Amino acid sequence: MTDSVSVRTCPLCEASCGLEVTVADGRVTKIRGDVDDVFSKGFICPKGGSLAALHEDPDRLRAPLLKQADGSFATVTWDEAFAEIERRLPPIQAAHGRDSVAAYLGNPGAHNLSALVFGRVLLKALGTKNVTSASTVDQYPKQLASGWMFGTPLSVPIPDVDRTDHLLILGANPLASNGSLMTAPDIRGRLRAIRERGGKVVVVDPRRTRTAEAADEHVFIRPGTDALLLFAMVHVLVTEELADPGEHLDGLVTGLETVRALALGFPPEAVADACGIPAETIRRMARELAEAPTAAVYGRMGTTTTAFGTTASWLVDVLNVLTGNLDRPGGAMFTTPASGSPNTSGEPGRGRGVRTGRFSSRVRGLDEVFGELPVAVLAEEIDTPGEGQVRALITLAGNPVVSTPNSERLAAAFDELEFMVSIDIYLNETTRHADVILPVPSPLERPHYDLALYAFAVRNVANFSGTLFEKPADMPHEWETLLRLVGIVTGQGAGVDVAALDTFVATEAVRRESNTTSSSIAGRDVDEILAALAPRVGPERILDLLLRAGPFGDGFVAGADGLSLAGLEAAPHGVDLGPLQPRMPAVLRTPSGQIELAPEPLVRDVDRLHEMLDAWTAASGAGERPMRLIGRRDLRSNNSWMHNIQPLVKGKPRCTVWVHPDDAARLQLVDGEDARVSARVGVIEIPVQVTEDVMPGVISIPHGWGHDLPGVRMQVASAHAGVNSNILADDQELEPLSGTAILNGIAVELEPARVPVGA
Ligand SMILES: Nc1nc2c(c(=O)[nH]1)N[C@H]1C(S)=C(S)[C@@H](COP(=O)(O)OP(=O)(O)OC[C@H]3O[C@@H](n4cnc5c(=O)[nH]c(N)nc54)[C@H](O)[C@@H]3O)O[C@H]1N2
Ligand SMILES: Nc1nc2c(c(=O)[nH]1)N[C@H]1C(S)=C(S)[C@@H](COP(=O)(O)OP(=O)(O)OC[C@H]3O[C@@H](n4cnc5c(=O)[nH]c(N)nc54)[C@H](O)[C@@H]3O)O[C@H]1N2
Ligand code: SF4
Ligand SMILES: [Mo]
Repeated sequence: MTDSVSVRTCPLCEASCGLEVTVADGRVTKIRGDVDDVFSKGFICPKGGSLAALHEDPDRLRAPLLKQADGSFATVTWDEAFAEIERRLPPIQAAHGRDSVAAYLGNPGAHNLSALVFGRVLLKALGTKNVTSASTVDQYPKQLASGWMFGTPLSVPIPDVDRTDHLLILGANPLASNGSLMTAPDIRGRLRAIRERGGKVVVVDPRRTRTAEAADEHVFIRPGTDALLLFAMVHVLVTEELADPGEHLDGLVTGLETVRALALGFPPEAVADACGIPAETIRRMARELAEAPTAAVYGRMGTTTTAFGTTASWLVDVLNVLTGNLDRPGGAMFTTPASGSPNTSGEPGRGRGVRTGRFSSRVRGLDEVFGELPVAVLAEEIDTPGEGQVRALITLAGNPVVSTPNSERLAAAFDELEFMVSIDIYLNETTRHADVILPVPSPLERPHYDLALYAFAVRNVANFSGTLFEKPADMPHEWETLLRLVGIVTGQGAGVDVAALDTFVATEAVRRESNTTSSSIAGRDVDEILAALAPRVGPERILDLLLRAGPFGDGFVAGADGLSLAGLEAAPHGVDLGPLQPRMPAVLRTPSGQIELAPEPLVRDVDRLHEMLDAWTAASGAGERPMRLIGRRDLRSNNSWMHNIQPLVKGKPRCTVWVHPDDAARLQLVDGEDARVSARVGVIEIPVQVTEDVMPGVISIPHGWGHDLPGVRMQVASAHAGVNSNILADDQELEPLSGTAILNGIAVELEPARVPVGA
């Protein structure tokens, strides 16, 4: 039998690399980078190469599991699984109201057409306010700041890395993460190119990361103090007459005076000690940024998941604006996604902006953001009795027991649930709590288009992958499973006509599009558009709609050239739609029709930053500042869920705590021996790795480990269990504006594990 070679996009992270997959006798024999991919040009990382192992993983679930009375799981048919859900879930809703069922949506859902399009349909059908997701352990601060400044959560400026002369990276390690809110395969090559064309890359990080090593300059910073550094840089710009948004933004910026006044309170000399960065370095960084022909500031997890995540995210773009770099080539620009920009209320250039707090959580009264509650409220909403208590949970592609704060409380809370359903591919730390686990086809058994992350790409690109292998005959597509759940929670039952429901969803989507005056199909006949989409169904039908109605689409005009799904199917290496284009002012959806440089909620919160600065300054003596815990991504991990792939976990154990030699000596910690790390909410023991790659006063532990919990059915992962760092993350202390958990900069204490507890 001859080999067949096909190409597809890797769905595992934001880089969206093209893969060339060789199949012989129905099995993948080789995966390598697709050199003809218009975007990734052959780049691949070890995870992409392991898709076949994931597909073949014997622990990956192929049939639904139903929990038995003794707590074990039995394999059941799909009809039995849905029947059980229908028997148990609606009565809870009927007795206790819609809010009694919570939902949690995890990260792989953001790279999954089915979950993206139909997850939303399920949430709507559930009608619960208790919707949570990985967004509040991740990027919400960036989206909130962007929403306030530019008008929508999706109007996030992306560093134009391929044309910039100067890139300032804060709290991101794209050489390990492959980039985030910056879809950019082969970031190493792109950073190298900046340097080769005479530009400069600066990395601000409490840790000497791979990215820091590949940069021109690495500046250590104390965790959680980026907002101070950024404010001080703004201070330099405004006091040294370096602030100039540029002619291209004339009349489009409001709030500059307010920002100027606020920044006066943060001279570099005042923040230097707190940040651990000399004032002169801060001044130089600001000047270099302003003086570079083009420059972009980019911040990620190390800026967002901190006590001042929204503030830091805001100030990143304040710097982009003040240095004249917003919305111009080589600066920070807005992607033009081929699928259009959803969530854009209002007309181009002006809109309703974003508002938070339309409802709030029951126990702590925390505000909704973009229709979600902070995931850190999930445990208390379950374990606090009373009217409105959460009694059931649906998880979709999420592992909150490992990935979200105060893991031990959350796991205990899950045990109290009356009913839980997980749509997932593994029996893992979270899904072991479920009553029913519904698996989904593997990434090789479904089509792929990175609908969400192409919206944050450093070039405008589109690439669609079809199905490589047929899914098991009786297994529904993930979207079909979601629609059956919709049937159940809306009283139509598990036997709901999925095809009819799907057509209903598509009809609504077409109607919305034709009712949007700025759409290229505004006013068009809904039935005509639906007919043009036939015979496609499910997420591919919606994708075709979005592509054709989108900014590069054929507009459903016969004979017009322009994108369509059929066009993408004929272009397996993808379609390059060119470099990022200036999008001002049309991209704005703020009420003022301008860039809101000084959003009111952020301005009001500056007092809190002053308080933090005062507290840091007061506690300047050695030993008076707590040790701070930060995270550490590794190229071969993917949050919590790819540790069951042998080639990705082999080698030296990676789940260690990094400690600076000075701290190790002071605390009598020995390399290779265990340390006990304690925080307000929990304690873990973990092997010490002494290294100068982390700054004094800071320790680093990777997240996503701790696979030795009872009931987990992931043989490889359990043999390489590691420890769950989120046992230390606090569910009560959140970034107040976005409700995002503080995962970087957690106050901890450290001692040798050989010291008896409490000694
Ligand atoms: N301390 C600390 N904690 C962190 C972070 C950190 O940096 N430090 N990072 C945070 C970030 S950025 C994120 S995004 C979150 C991630 O948080 P989560 O999304 O909750 O966690 P993941 O580990 O990504 O778990 C993904 C789950 O989806 C399942 N899965 C995989 N593919 C599919 C699929 O195709 N369909 C379905 N239905 N299920 C699938 C996996 O088996 C797994 O159970 O973790 C956060 N937690
Ligand atoms: N290999 C791999 N790739 C991934 C993932 C993965 O788990 N593994 N996860 C994916 C997901 S879901 C996401 S969201 C992205 C995340 O992508 P990134 O944000 O690029 O990933 P991190 O490695 O968390 O980078 C955060 C950096 O911030 C630093 N840091 C910590 N605290 C501070 C601070 O206070 N200030 C500053 N300036 N820096 C700080 C950390 O040392 C770290 O280097 O990665 C994605 N890609
Ligand atoms: S970098 Fe991301 S998209 Fe590319 S191969 Fe690795 S996991 Fe897949
Ligand atoms: Mo993430």
